[in-house]
Amino acid sequence: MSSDLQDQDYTDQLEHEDELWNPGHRACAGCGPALAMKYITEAAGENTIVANATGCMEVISTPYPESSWGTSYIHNIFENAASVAAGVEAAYQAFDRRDPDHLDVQDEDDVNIIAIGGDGATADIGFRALSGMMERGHDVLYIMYDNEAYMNTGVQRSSQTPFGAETTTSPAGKESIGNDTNKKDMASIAADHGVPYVATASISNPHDFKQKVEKALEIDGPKFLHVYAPCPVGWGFDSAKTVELAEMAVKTGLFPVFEMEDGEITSVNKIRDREPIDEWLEPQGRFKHLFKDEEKGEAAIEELQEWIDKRAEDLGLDA
Ligand SMILES: Cc1ncc(C[n+]2csc(CCOP(=O)(O)OP(=O)(O)O)c2C)c(N)n1
Ligand code: SF4
Repeated sequence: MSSDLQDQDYTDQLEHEDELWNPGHRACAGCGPALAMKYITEAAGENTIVANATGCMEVISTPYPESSWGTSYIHNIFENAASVAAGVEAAYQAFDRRDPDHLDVQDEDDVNIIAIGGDGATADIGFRALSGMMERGHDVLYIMYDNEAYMNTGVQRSSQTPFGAETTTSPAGKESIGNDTNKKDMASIAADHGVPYVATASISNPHDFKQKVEKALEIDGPKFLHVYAPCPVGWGFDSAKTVELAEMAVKTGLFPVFEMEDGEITSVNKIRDREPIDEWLEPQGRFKHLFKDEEKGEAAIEELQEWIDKRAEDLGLDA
């Protein structure tokens, strides 16, 4: 690139006044997490500070000197989105104490402080920071977008990768069925910290997701939202089918949608005639080995189905 081009600032051209998640970002076609960012900013509004962990959503949205964010935005390292957001909240509390009439800075209650991380940044490597933030009671909404692996670094498994999925660190082969663990139940783990509001949502139902963001932001204290967001690149499916696959994950019960308030389940999106999981597995490249070796594949699919059925029963998912 010539230095003339480098010196030009295109930021103004990229900014769309009515949007807080602006076009021009570098997400792949059909990116589920990018849709989640759009819905989060629409629900939270301009008066929002986002602390975003390293991962796809940071990389695709902030190539210097551009930014897709119409909100205030802090990029932080992979493991500390929750700590950075907690620090921002603590700073606002200090401003409030110093200037009770809020002449200098806005009242903390009027500012939305949101931490955003992928499943790797949240359920694995940033888990300690998240746990501390919730335990200390910061007034922060943490949103984990779940694309079921570490996508930005080339599809490594995380504790949200489903049973049977092939990733670069859970290869399928003669001795391996792919990933051999089920999704870690982050909603229950968050609720066990005694936080007032925990919910799951899917990008296939923007209305429900945005309502949950709005509701969470009204509540004082730590809140945790787990949003399901397929990745066509890492999962190996047609990029036109992102929303469809997110919806199927809900309809099969693999990803149950519910709310927990003060540790109790207060609402569950019930499912009539839950669909079998193999219909969701089949269109995805990461599960193709399960349909090649019938005997091994069938046993793995059965094991995954049993896990889903058990969880559905525990949650009262079936209508
Ligand atoms: C401590 C640390 N370990 C590893 C990395 C390399 N790294 C950057 S992004 C990333 C994966 C992020 O995965 P996830 O949080 O699931 O988000 P996604 O990329 O899927 O959006 C990794 C491993 C890092 N930056 N810092
Ligand atoms: S790799 Fe997946 S999560 Fe990352 S930008 Fe592309 S579609 Fe989105």
